[in-house]
Parts: sequence; C-alpha cells; structure tokens
Amino acid sequence: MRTRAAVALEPGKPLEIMDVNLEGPKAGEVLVELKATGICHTDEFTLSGDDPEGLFPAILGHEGAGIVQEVGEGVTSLKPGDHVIPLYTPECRECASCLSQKTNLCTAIRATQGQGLMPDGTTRFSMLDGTPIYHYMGCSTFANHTVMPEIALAKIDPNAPFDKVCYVGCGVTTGIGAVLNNAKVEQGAKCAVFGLGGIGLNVIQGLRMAGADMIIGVDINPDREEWGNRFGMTHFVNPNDTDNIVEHLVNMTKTPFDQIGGCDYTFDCTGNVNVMRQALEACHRGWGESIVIGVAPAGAEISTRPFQLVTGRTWKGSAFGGARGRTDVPQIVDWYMQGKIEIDPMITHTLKLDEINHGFELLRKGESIRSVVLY
Ligand code: NAD
Ligand code: AHE
Ligand code: ZN
Repeated sequence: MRTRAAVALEPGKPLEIMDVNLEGPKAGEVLVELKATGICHTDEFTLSGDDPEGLFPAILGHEGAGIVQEVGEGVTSLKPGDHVIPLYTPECRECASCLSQKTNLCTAIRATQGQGLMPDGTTRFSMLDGTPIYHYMGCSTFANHTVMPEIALAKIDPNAPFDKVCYVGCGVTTGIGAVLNNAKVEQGAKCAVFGLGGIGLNVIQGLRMAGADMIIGVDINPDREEWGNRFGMTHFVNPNDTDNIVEHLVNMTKTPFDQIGGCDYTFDCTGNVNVMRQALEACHRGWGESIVIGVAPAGAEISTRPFQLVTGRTWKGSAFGGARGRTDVPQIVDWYMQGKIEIDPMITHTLKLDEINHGFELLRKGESIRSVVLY
C-alpha cells in the first residue's frame, strides 16, 4: 500500500512529506493506522545527527496512537479495530529481561530495532523509487500507517482520545514512570527536576501523585516556572540566577533538624551531561538518588568525584519510565480517563502532518511543551 509520511532524508534537514510504499504485516506483525503522534525531544535528537544509532533515510516518531487495520499470521492478542499505542520498549513476556522482573528493557527485538529494521531484518517502508526507508525506534509514527511487531503494541481503551493519549506512548509514561517505577518516591520526599519540558512536567505530576513535599523545578527557560506550577511544582530555580545550583538546592532542602541538606531524589530531563552531574551532586549525602532520563549526544560522558557515590548518593537511569508497555500503558491511559493524571494542558500545539517541521521549530525554540500531529 501507499501511505503519507514525513521522511528524515538527512541529519539536520527538515523532514520531507511524501507518499511512501508500505508492505503489509508479516507473521507476528500488525498494520496500524496512526491517528496522532507527539513530537518528543528524542526525535529532534536523532534528526540533529547526534544519535549514534541515527539512520537515514528514516521515518522518525515514537509517540503515537492509532487503530489496528490488519494482523499478520499468528497474531493472537490484537484484531482489526483495536485501539493501540506503539511501544518503543516492547514487552514479549518471554525473554530473559522480561522474565527477570528486574527491568522493562525487553530484549526480544532490540538488535534489529537499533538497525532500523523489523525483527526479520528487513524494512517495510520504501520510497516510490524503491529506496528502502529505515524504521525508527521500532515505531515510525510520523507516517499515517506503520507496521509493528505484535509485542510492541499496547491495546488501550477505545474511548480514549488519540490526540491526547498518543503522549502516553513516551512523555507521560517516561515522566510518571521514572517517579513511580524507578525512583519509587515516597510521601514527604524532597525532589528536584532539571528540565521542565515534555518529560520534566510529567515527572512533576508523578511527584505530586507520589506525595512529595518539595518539588523543585530547575530550568534555564523562565517561562517554565508557570508551567511547573500548574502540575504541582512547589519551588522554581533558574540556574542562571545562582552562582552554584548545587549549593543552592542543598541549602533549600536544609531544615533545623537536618543541616546537611540535599534532595532525596533528583531527575535529569535535559540530556545535558553537566546538568546530570549537578543533579547527582544535589542529592542528599547517604541516600539521595539521581535518575538520568535525558538522552545525551554521541560521545558525551558523565563524570563526578567517586566520593559522591562513596558517600551514599546513587546514580540511576530510566528508559520509558521503567514501564512494561503492554501491561502499564493501558493502565496509564485509564488513569487519564479517570482524571487521575493530566495530559490536555501539556499539548500546546496540534498540527497537520504537512506542518510537522513547525512542530520541530517550536520544540527547538522552547515554545511548545508537546506538539501533536493529527492524521
Ligand atoms: P524538551 O525540549 O521539551 O525539554 C527540555 C527542557 O530542558 C526545556 O524546558 C529546556 O529549557 C530545559 N533545559 C535545557 N538545558 C537546561 C539546563 N542546562 N538546565 C536546566 N534546564 C535545561 O524535551 P523533552 O521532550 O522533555 O525531553 C527531555 C529529555 O529526555 C531529552 O533528552 C529526551 O531525549 C529525553 N527522553 C528520554 C526518555 C527516556 O526514556 N529516558 C524518554 C523521552 C525523552
Ligand atoms: N539511540 C541513543 C539512545 C536513545 C535512548 O536512550 N532512548 C531511550 C528512549 S528516548 C525516548 O524518547 C531508551 O529507551 N533507550 C533504551 C533503548 O534500548 O534504546 C544512543 O545513544 O545510542
Ligand atoms: Zn520520546
């Protein structure tokens, strides 16, 4: 079949909107008609050329929602008409990682996914002249239709609005999940969130759910203070207004009883390795944990004095909020439908596919929280 897609032909260039060929689903695969997709900073990261796994030409996008059109041989858990969210972290429930119950990082198809291919080692997308187009993060949601492995689709409430719950496909789950699944933040905790964009604001609403006492937002964009306030932030710091952000946060968290100070949990949602260091060092001596969510460019490395770890701080990472997609994503959609979490106000712009490059511009300029493309 043919479908309409935004194709990343080269790093650093705008996406090109064009008709592309899409082969139907093979065994274990599913054809999905996408109804909406968000634009995440990771799409911009890969488009910029900073992603060591970046391949071109590719159809980017990994934050979608849509309807199953057709299923390949052997698919049992989905049927045409089901509403689904594509998962860049699948859940096969059979691999060593899934069975370990220690991680959400299913390894069933990770190797081919990183090569921009379906699990059988081929691509379903091609240009009209036959040039193959790579898949992206196993999803490629910047196309009106895509083919996905069955294990990488979460079946969701058919009443959930696509234009909102597509955001559960990455940003919402990543932010809330990092708090609940990875950090396991307890009531009364003192926390700092670095970077209040599409991910950081969801960390903030996760911290509100967890009952944190101090939710300190840190961002160089002063407009983000108002955004943080809307979702439960209790304090805001612009690092440009202080000589030493680490000392500043440590002082803010001191009490008459605890003159050591430091955060119980910090979250990096910037992808900047200097910020990751600040986030670690702003943690409380003896127990503070820092969760790295941001994705750093090829070649970037984190550093700190080992003494920071010797004295009890822990550095952790989080992918897709530690969520097991087929199990947890439908539940997060239900939380949204029940009014337990907010999504609507974070979707600042809705665009047509033809306008997708404008969505990237808004993201680069810090003028959007989430732009969503509607098909
Ligand atoms: P975004 O562009 O919406 O937000 C980034 C925010 O960080 C902005 O508000 C920006 O002003 C702020 N910022 C930039 N530099 C800063 C600094 N030095 N100090 C403080 N704040 C700073 O991006 P997003 O969509 O929220 O994504 C955030 C990061 O998370 C990206 O690196 C993205 O690739 C990554 N990400 C990771 C996962 C995961 O599973 N680990 C999932 C989604 C996104
Ligand atoms: N390809 C990059 C790493 C990208 C990365 O870390 N991706 C996150 C999801 S970001 C979503 O917006 C992730 O889940 N990673 C786990 C995985 O298996 O990819 C690089 O540096 O090579
Ligand atoms: Zn993302």
